[in-house]
Amino acid sequence: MQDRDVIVVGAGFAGMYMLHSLRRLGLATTVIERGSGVGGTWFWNRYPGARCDVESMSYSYSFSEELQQEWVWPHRYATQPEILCYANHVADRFDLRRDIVFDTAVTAAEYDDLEKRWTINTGTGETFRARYLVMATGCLSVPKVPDLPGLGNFRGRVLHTADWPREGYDFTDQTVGIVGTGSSGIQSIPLIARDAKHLTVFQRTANYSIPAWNGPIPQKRESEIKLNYRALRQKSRGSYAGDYADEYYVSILELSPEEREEQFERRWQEGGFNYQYAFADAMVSEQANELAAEFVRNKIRAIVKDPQAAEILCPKDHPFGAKRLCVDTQYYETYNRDNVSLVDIKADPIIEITETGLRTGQAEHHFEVLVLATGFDAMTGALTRIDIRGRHGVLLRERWRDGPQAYLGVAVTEFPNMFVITGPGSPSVLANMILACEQHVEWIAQLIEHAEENALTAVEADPEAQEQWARQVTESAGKTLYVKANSWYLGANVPGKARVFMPYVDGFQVYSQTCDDIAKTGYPGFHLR
Ligand code: NA7
Repeated sequence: MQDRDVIVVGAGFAGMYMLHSLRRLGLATTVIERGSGVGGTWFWNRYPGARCDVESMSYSYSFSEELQQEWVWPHRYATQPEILCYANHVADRFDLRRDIVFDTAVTAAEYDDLEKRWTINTGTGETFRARYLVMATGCLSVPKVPDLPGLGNFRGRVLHTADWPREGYDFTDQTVGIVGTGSSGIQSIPLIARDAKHLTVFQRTANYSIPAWNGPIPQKRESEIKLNYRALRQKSRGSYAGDYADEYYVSILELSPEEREEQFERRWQEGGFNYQYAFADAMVSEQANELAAEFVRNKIRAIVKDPQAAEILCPKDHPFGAKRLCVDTQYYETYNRDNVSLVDIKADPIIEITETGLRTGQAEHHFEVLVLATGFDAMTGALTRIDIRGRHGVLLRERWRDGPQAYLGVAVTEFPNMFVITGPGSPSVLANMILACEQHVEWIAQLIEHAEENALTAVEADPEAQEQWARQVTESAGKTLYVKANSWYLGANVPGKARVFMPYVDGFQVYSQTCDDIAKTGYPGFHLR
C-alpha cells in the first residue's frame, strides 16, 4: 500500500498538468494511468485522420510561456501523432513520468470517513491511499461498442476508432465497412477510402461537417500569435468557447439575404468551428439555425455528384450544431470516388452482422474489415465504470443513475475530497478542452491549497448547492437548440443512460468567473471541515 497526498487518475492533458500543479504545492502525488504512455484520448484514438478540431496554437497548454513559445505546431489542426508527440514532450520537459504509474487501471476507490482517506485499488493489485482523489479520466475515453446482433460472428478484423492498434492498420486492397459518421468516421473515411479496395459507409444519422482547410501554419501567422500569445490566451479565457477566434458578432436574423450568404460563405471559407461560433443566434433561434443548416446542405449538394447520395448526406433531423459539429478534410468529396458506397441504415437498418459482412433489411454487404466509429460513453462513462464509493459506501454509479450531478461539475456530495476535471456540469467539451482542463486544474489546486493551509480534513459539495447547480445547467441547456438532437451530450447514444444534458452551456468565461467568485468568497456551496 502506497500512501500519497493526492492520487490523480489519468495521464492525459488534465492529469499531467494536475501533477505539475500539485508538485508546486509540495504535495506527494501519483498519477495512475491505464495506458502505457501519456496523452489520454490522444494516446488511444490512433485511427487514420485523427486530429483536433480546434486550432493547435489554441488547443495547447498556456500555463508555461516558455513551452508555448518553443513548441512549433506544423499544421493548423495537428494530427494525432503530432499531439501525442507534444504530450510526450510536456511529460519530459516537466519531468512528469517519475510520478506516473503506467499500464495500471483504477478499478475501485473508497472513502473512509473516519480516516478521511481514499483507498484506490488497481487492476494490477497495487493499492494506494491518499487524502485527495482527482479524477482526470477524460470526457471521451470509454469507447462505445454498439450492440449489433451477430457482431461476434464476423470473421474479419473489427477495429474501433477509439481503441486503434498501436502499430496502425494497412487497408491497402482490403474491402472495408464502416459504421458511424460522427467526427471519427468523418475524419477517417477519406483516408480509408484512399487505401482500401472498396469502402462501404453505413450511415444512421447524417452530420454537419465544415471543411478544415488544414495546412501548414504560415510563418507570419505563427510569429504573430507567439508575439501576442499572452493577450490571445487572455482573450480565450474570456470567451464562450475558450478560443481566441472572434465569436458571436453576427446575428443571422439581422442580416439581409445577401449579407447572410456572404457571411456564411466567409465562415465556410475560414473553416472549422468559426462557422458555428461566429453567429450569436445559431444555437438559440430555430429560424437562424435552419438558415445556417440549409447553407451547409447546399454545399453538400454542390460537392457530391450523385444527387441521391447527396440527399442522404444532408442532415435534416436535428439542428445544425446540436450534435457536435464535425471538421473535415475532403469528406463529402470522398463520396465521388468509384470505390466508395453509402448505405442509409436509417431507411434500411442493420439486421445483423454476418460472418462476412452485414445484412440490412434489403441487402447483404460483404467486407473483410469492419470499422466501428461508434463513439463513446461520454462525460460519465470513465467515472461510472470504476467502483467509486463515497461516505457510507454509496456508489457514484448509483447516485448518477438518473443523471450525473456535480457541483460546478467538479465535486460530488457524499464524495469528499474527490474532484473531477471537466466533469458533467462544466463547460468541458463545449470549450477548448485544454484550456478547460487548465482552468479546472488551477481551481482545484487552489482549493486543495486552501484546505492544506487551513488544516481542513474534508471538502465536500453541499447537496442543495449541487442540486441547484444541476438544475441551472439543465435549464440553461433547455433554452438552446443543443437539446434538440439525440447526441452524446445528452447521453442519448448509450442505451439505458439517463437523458440529461451534461455540458454547461452558458460559456467558459461565465463559468470561470463563477468559479473564481466562489473561491474568493470562501467557497460557498462547499462544506469545509
Ligand atoms: P460520435 O460523434 O458519437 O459518432 C458515433 C457515430 O456512430 C454516429 O454516427 C452514430 O450514429 C453511429 N452509431 C453509434 N451506434 C450505432 C449503431 N448501433 N448503429 C449505427 N450507427 C451507430 O463519436 P465520434 O467518435 O465520431 O466522435 C466523438 C467526439 O470525439 C467528437 O464529437 C469530437 O469531440 C471528438 P447516430 O448519430 O447515433 O445515429
